[in-house]
Amino acid sequence: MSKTVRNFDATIHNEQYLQEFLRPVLTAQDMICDAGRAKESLDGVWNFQVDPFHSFLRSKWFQEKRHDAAGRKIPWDFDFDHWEEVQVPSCWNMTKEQYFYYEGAAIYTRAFTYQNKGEARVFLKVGAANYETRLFLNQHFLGYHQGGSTPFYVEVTAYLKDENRIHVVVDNSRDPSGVPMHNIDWFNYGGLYRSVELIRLPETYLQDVLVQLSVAKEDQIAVSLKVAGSNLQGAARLTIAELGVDQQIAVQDGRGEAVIQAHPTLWSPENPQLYEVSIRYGDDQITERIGFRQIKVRDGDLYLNGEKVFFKGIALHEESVQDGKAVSAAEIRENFELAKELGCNYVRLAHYPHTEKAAEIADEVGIMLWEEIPVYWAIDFANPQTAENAQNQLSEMIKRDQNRASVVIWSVGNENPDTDARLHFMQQLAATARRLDPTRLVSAACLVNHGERTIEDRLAQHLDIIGINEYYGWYVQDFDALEEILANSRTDKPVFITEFGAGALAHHHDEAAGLFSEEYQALFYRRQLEILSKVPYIKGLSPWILYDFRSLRRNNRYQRGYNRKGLLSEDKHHRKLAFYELQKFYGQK
Ligand code: GCB
Repeated sequence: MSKTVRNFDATIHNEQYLQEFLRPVLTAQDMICDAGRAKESLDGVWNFQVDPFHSFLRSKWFQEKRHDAAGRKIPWDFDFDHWEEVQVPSCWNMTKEQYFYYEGAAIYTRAFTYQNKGEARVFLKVGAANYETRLFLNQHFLGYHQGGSTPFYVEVTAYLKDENRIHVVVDNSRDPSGVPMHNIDWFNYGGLYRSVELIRLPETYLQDVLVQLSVAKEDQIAVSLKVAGSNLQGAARLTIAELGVDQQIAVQDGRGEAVIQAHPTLWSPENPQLYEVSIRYGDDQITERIGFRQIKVRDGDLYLNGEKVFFKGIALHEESVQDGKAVSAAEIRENFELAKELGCNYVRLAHYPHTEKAAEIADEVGIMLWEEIPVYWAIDFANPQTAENAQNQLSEMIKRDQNRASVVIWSVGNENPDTDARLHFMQQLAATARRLDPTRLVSAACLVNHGERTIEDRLAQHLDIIGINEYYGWYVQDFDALEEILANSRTDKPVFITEFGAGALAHHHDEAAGLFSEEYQALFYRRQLEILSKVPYIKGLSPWILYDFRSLRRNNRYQRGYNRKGLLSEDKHHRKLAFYELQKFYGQK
């Protein structure tokens, strides 16, 4: 501080207090593959305090200072063990009515004991926290993570003791340069809403493991792995007992690649076959359930395992009336069962990465998935930091779910304006998706050119599937315009109608089929499906949306804080009339 300011007090005058909590940034580079590992849960009861003024960071509460340099007691403003108790994972909006609308920072803390069981390293994993997170362990700042829907990892070996205290500062403040930005059509949940876990590892460990059917041949499994630690030369061993595979993979400079002959029964929604795959390197081993399938686009059609497939889908937000974004595995299963009851083989997980449990369960029950990052609406496309954030979220999503057969499409955004800055921003994302994973398809939900009445978006040339959101018959009371647009458009790429929908309040009936009645929504689905079904280049649908979801932009008497375009009410107890229209259509398809 400048010598001229003689009364400067850092805790109240320092407006640069965040500077020392911006680095290290935890990114996709710090990830370790953990799907097939034993983990130790730190979930359960934590202490919680909202911190709208960032006092924790400004006054460095994590240092737990209660004495001055001379050893005299000084007053303190925190009381970790006496703060309110909450369950982790959870969204604070759901824990108490007074936090329902809270947007800002909050602190989670707990004590835990640790005993070494022979491991050389320990990593801390946070499944997700919305949007920004700062981690502290035993008075050390561990790192900063941006992005509210993907996991992050940090090695804590050097800081662990027998008795430990962890602090997690989560901030869900909306930000015009964030990903997503501050304007969204869903609820801005806050909190440590996915699991917090410890992972014990040997000194040298498997950091990244990719096991998939090779793009070229259906009787080859391609494996690529990355090892971290000091022993980077050696051999890994891959076994898939059921397929009689037991293979050595040479590892050089920490990298190993192999193509293995095998004849797996291929994964599909009708037959979601999974195999137990084990990989061992030195003292490290992971065992994952993995399915093998091939997804391709050829001459404007989609092929799953060589067979033409129409994507009968529905869109889904990650939301539960009781739990917010902290959806349980039981509720994910329920959602997929409802999708299957509709006749779906496919679900669009909008508008951000849902929990990894979703893809694990989809693998098991047989649902193909679209996974997406929240590059939504008018992101700050010209901002390099926004681009870096989006790139990192995309990488974290892909790395996390790369071994899930159910995931067939990576989406790089939703309804973005066709500007030069956006084109540059999003074509880079498409390129990253292809570089990290050449085996899946890349898409984005685009808009039509309303003026020229045609499907037209410069991003389309960088996509495998052109996603189109359209609301003709709802926001624009004109179904004919939709027919015209579709007739005007020429494309040799498959098109998915990634959204269409109309609002209806459950049980609101109106013989005249007025807006927001179940009758209007049903009529809307009949007209839309009639029009869309005649268009040969449409190869998939994911109407908006399976069930009603919270959105504070929606405030008429039928909405009351909910987007009512669900085919079911928000509690999923009531199937609206349109549910049966879509079910009938998919049944005949
Ligand atoms: C859209 C958005 C979606 C909205 C939906 C709506 O196009 O992609 O996030 O919720 O429209 O209901 O208007």
